[in-house]
Amino acid sequence: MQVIKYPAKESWNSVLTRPIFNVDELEDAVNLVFGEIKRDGDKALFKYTLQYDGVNINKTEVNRADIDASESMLDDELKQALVIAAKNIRTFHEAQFQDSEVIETSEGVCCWRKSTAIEKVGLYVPGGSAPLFSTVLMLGIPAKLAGCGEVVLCTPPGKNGKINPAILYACKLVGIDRVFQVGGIQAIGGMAYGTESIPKVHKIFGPGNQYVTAAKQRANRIGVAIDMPAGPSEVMILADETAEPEFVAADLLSQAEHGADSQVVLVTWAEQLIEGVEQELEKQLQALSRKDVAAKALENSKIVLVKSKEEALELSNSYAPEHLIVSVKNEDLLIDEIKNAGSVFLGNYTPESAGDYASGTNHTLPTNGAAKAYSGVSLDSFMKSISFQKISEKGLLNLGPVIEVMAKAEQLDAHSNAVTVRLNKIKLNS
Ligand code: HSO
Ligand code: ZN
Repeated sequence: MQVIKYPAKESWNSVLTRPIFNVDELEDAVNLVFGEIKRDGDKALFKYTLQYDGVNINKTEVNRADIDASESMLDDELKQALVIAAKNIRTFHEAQFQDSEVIETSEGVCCWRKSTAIEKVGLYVPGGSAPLFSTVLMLGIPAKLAGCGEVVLCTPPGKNGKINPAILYACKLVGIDRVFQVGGIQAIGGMAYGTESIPKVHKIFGPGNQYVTAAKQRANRIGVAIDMPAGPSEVMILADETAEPEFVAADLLSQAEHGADSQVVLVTWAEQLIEGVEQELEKQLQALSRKDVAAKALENSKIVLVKSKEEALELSNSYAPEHLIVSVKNEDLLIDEIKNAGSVFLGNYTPESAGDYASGTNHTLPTNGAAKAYSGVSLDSFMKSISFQKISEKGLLNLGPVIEVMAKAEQLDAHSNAVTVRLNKIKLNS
């Protein structure tokens, strides 16, 4: 990892440029596949599953029996771990339900909001080199809690034509309604347009490679909502002399192993920490099964030495990391200073992996600086609110003149009349 000492504020942006994740040039491929799905439905999904995944399928949906059979293919230890993680994720997300209160904004004028679930949602879970079954829990649990009527999930078949049994078991555990063995652009296109077998959904969630990201953006342009703009994973660690070099290195590597384009950054004002972290990185990297991927990610990654804790916080807020680990003395005192981050991990004993799997928070988070304006996935992401209001005769007598004046000033006479005709009637009756 490159060490940058005391960079000037003006250079922060260039020092911490993220690896380029430009999906524009993938647009032609996405347009082609989407066009064929719109025209040919399932037939196009079969064609592109053969072309991209090398698997010949003649139906998209995974049988209930195959989903059920996944249970016997996993060892008990993993099943139990999934059950515990699911319980924590459910507990955390369940607490996010908010009662909507009726507010009387002025006498006789009552307004309130009611949350309702999005009726049909589509979840995408990548397959590939590391099938992320934990993502099934992170998306499926809040979707079911919210009460989404139809929760469908697409994931690509592996080289052997089968879906990883841990993904299927997680689907069973959270109660995903229907599972489809389709991945990549074709999965997103299938859920965006709907085919003979895959229902058209209103919102698509989930991580994926650049093809999936480009396809989600395209789906968004044709009117399907998406969870958030996605990019490669990132972690930033703020550490002082109380941080353990061994822990810091382990956390940096845990994000680096996601992909060669991941970015991991250590920001410290304790120069003595750096050597220890570098030694630990070297040592721990050698033992990783994905060491080539992690080593590539470390090439884009930085250790930044800053003058003070205050400067570190400023740097972190301007970078807006997906994950922020705070390993400093009295870390709780920093909480209010953190303005932009997807998810924060406080103290030496809170590894990011906890949030990735099992503590309860969601791991679907804004990357690429999007944390300046976006939150991670939560129960709310699967719901929308409808506002209601009810005005009594007395309420309209009070508020009506205000509306009439404003409507007339905007030269919208019909708006004003909608009030006037009622006020006339009320006055006539009284
Ligand atoms: N750190 C990833 C999530 C994940 N990690 C899944 C392990 N499995 C993106 O936030
Ligand atoms: Zn992770």
